Amino acid sequence: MITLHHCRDARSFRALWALEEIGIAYELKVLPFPPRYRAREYLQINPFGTVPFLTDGATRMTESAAIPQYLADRYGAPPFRVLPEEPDYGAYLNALHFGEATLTFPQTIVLRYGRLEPEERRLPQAVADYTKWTIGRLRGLETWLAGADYVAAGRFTAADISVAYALMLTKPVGLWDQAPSSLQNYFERVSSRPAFARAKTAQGGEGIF
Ligand SMILES: N[C@@H](CCC(=O)N[C@@H](CS)C(=O)NCC(=O)O)C(=O)O
Repeated sequence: MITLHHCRDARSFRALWALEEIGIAYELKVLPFPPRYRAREYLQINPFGTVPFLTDGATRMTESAAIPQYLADRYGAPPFRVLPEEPDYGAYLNALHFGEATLTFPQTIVLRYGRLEPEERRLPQAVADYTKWTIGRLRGLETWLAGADYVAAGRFTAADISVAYALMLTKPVGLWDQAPSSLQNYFERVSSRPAFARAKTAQGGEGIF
């Protein structure tokens, strides 16, 4: 049985959405945010204290872009996964990683040092710099995609989950209005998928940010 430790609307939403897209059984454990402080016993399970944390038998995973790839390869099938033989395999892997490493990480600096830290620990310079950085990368993505409906292979895949989550995060971070309209439209389209709604229902309650 697959078990996913999750905080509502955190990066672990990527894993939850992927589970729902593929349609495999899983057990969901929803934690308060941040679990490191608010569910200290969680450190016994995942020493990083972060979400996602997914177990599948002896397999343990903590990276939200790797998990959809793993689930797609092990339990999914095309169209959700892209096969190494396909021309867009490289574009697929690139988008999967780009969604987390390039589009999500800088936003977490903006969120943390603009909103989550107590007033005296906030860093306006970091917020301004990483806001600019994020907007620049979003504009670059718009150019890169050149109006394509999906980030790779001309269809919805695990890579779309990675990139779409980064766009979802621009809302609580406060950057949604500055995102290019083509990317806003892309997000609205992919997030209207039934599996996205099922993931939202499965996590219940309000998002954490
Ligand atoms: N690169 C990892 C980052 C995981 C991560 O930092 N998750 C955040 C939630 S969005 C977290 O658990 N933060 C709480 C903490 O760092 O204590 C991934 O993509 O899953």
